[in-house]
Amino acid sequence: MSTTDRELRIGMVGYAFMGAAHSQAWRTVNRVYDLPARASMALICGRDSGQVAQAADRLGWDAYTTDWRDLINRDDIDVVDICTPGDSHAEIALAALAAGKHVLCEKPLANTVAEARAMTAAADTARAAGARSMCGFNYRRVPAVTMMRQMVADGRLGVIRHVRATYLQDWIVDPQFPLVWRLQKERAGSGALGDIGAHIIDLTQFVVGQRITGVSAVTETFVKERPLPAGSSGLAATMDGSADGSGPATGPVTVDDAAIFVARLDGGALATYEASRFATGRKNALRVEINGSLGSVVFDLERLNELEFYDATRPTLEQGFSRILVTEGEHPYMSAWWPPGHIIGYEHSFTHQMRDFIEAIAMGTDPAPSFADALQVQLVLDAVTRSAEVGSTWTEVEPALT
Ligand code: SOE
Repeated sequence: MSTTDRELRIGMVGYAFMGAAHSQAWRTVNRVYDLPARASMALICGRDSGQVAQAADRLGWDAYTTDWRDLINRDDIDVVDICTPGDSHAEIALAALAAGKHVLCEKPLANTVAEARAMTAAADTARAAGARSMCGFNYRRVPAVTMMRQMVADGRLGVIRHVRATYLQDWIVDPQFPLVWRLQKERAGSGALGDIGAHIIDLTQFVVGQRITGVSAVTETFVKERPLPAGSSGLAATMDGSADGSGPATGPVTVDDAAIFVARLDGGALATYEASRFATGRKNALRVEINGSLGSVVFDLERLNELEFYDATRPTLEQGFSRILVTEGEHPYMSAWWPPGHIIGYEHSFTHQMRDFIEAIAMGTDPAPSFADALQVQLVLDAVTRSAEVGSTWTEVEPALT
């Protein structure tokens, strides 16, 4: 346990899936890492007083409120953690930054480029007064992903030629799955593209240190009408099966179910990206392969303690993809956990995220990904959407039979 007496009082808005994941991390981070400040779980906010009271008890928060403005206006809150649907990220973050709070905002940063630009400008202004801000692209903080970045930076892969990223889920394959907020453009901004495509855009730019400069995209909405939700929203409708979609009415799905695009990166690499919620059997399957002139490296979220590494500099007779077990104390983030070979999980990436955020706040440094980094992701999302809408770069294959 840290011996510091500096306290960071956290106020979190939202208590669904990401609220639970962030709460786990706030509860854990100071018990695992010795940090220059100690996070206290002061206040959780949600619209429904009964549900947020239960969440406060279950997730370990000292108090609760149903008004996020109350949370932001309190002098005894230092950090605002935004775990709400994308349509409220900008409003809450702008108010929190104006109040001088440090802000952690879930991904994607916003629902539009305009919102993301405003948030980035406000973060820059708040930074001058000492407030730090970060966007919650948690997969950067899987130790194996940070190690990939180090391998690329150390030149182990040589010149990067290809980036190949997929993020595949299947939780809405059933056409009777209800029209939850993630399927409504005005709430979520986009569908698979912004929800899971944003992760592989950020992760690959982080790993290879290059930025996407252009795309050619297709998107599709396979199921265009869905039953209105009877109760649960978000992924809760899948987790507890309570959303029976029995409501009499249906509504239009206004977001993409899948987005696929090719891209060029500013360091010369060619890339392919696929984000889909209709990859039947794939539950949360994120896979990234980087090919370089001296080797390749592969990350698979379902095997998140490992990397596959192909070292083209090895003797020909010894060539092959080897498995690196990323559990040594010298590996990123791992010194605080268990002896080598004792693996960690999905939730640890959030604890690592809070560790880095607390350290940045306490040391007065800039956490990454910044809002400016997240704006870059938002600009790519926007380019993919525009490309898919105009289809101008799409060249039809001539039919075999004329
Ligand atoms: C739903 O697709 C979701 O919860 C995303 O919103 C998260 O960012 C991802 O990590 C897991 O799946």
